[in-house]
Amino acid sequence: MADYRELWSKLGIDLEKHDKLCAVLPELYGGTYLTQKNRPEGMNYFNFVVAEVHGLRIKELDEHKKSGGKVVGTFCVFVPDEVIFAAGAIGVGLCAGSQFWVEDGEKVLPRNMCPLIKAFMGAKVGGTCPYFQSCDMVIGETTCDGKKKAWEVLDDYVPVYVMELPQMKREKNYAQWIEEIKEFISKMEELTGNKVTVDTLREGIRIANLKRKALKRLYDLRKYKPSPISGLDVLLISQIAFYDDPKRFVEKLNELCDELDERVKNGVDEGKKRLMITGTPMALPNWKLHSIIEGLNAQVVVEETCTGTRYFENEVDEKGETIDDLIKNIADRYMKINCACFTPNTGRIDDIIKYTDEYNVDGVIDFNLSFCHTYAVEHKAVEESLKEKNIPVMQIETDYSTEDSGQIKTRVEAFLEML
Ligand code: BJ8
Repeated sequence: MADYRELWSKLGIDLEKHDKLCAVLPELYGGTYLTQKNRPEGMNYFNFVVAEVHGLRIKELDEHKKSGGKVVGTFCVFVPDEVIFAAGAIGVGLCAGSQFWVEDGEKVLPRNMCPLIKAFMGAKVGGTCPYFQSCDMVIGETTCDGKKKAWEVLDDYVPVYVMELPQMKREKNYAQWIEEIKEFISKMEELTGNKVTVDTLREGIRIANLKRKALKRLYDLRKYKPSPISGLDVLLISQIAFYDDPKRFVEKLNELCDELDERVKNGVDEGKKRLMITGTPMALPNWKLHSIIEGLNAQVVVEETCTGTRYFENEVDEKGETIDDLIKNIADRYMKINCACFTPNTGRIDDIIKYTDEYNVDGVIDFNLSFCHTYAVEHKAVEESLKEKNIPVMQIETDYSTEDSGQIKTRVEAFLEML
């Protein structure tokens, strides 16, 4: 990697601590990813992105800022990228998936809390994430209690704007969400100094839809038996989708899919069990569960998570004459996301059942980050509905540490034997 230390110190990075983080990643990545056999050539681009994760993209953000542009951080797939694009800003997903950040997070948050929240907080508090350091503003949202209250703490370190996400899907909640999107547009206009027009918003929608189309294409290819790509590789691509340049990402992903189109023609079924993962998101570099599963005789073929289908399913309608038409289209699409923060949330169960057929899965793992109550409570409904369909399901509750990896492996092994 080129030397980015000058840039990192300009961003206020704690260089010494950051060196420790940079020392962990290559080994973890090498052991998890580069040891996979017969990977598609097209994954080379994504290897490169990981190798440059704190380098080239950070430089691009810096150049954008030098020319007067703004960088905005997000933590939830409900925050509409379309608006960020339309205002000429760059959006980066800041959810964090490494145990490395948890310790610093625990300095300002309770310990018995979701690791995702502790990790993103720790990344900021410890000054070790150049994406966070590049942000002019971060956008929180009222989803789970943990995140909702974390914004109050985070606001001491970086300007935070919070979108109020309704937690029900009644007529009046749609109206409220439309108002929230309008206020978000005003906020982005104020931050960037750029007016959001019908044309820029339509272009923002178009770019976000292209990303969705490319991810959907990738996921559709996993429906083949055998899937032409590992679950680990797809997880990585989904994680990279949150911070890479959208146009370049779409181009590279479509190139990979062209290659996978050829692969499916010659696929040889090795009899691996096909698993779905449903539940809480897996932020970069949380590859723990996929790595355990795919180290056994199984393959992850779909993730019903926010680093999976919830991120790309349903496009925003690009038709509309006025800005209000387009805002309504955005609101409609986002309100179709079935997050456990909503009550009731029966749409998620319908999605899970639909995907078990579409992706031809043998079993489902309900993945729960520790202390995430909304998804933990929903496990009962997930389990009951899958049992009705005779689809085996197991729940795994875990955090980012590796202490329980051996135990999880044993449980997954037993689950696979039962399938
Ligand atoms: S739309 S899943 S990205 S809120 S932080 S809820 S794991 S306790 S991330 Fe989420 Fe938006 Fe919903 Fe998706 Fe649980 Fe942790 Fe909360 Fe979490």
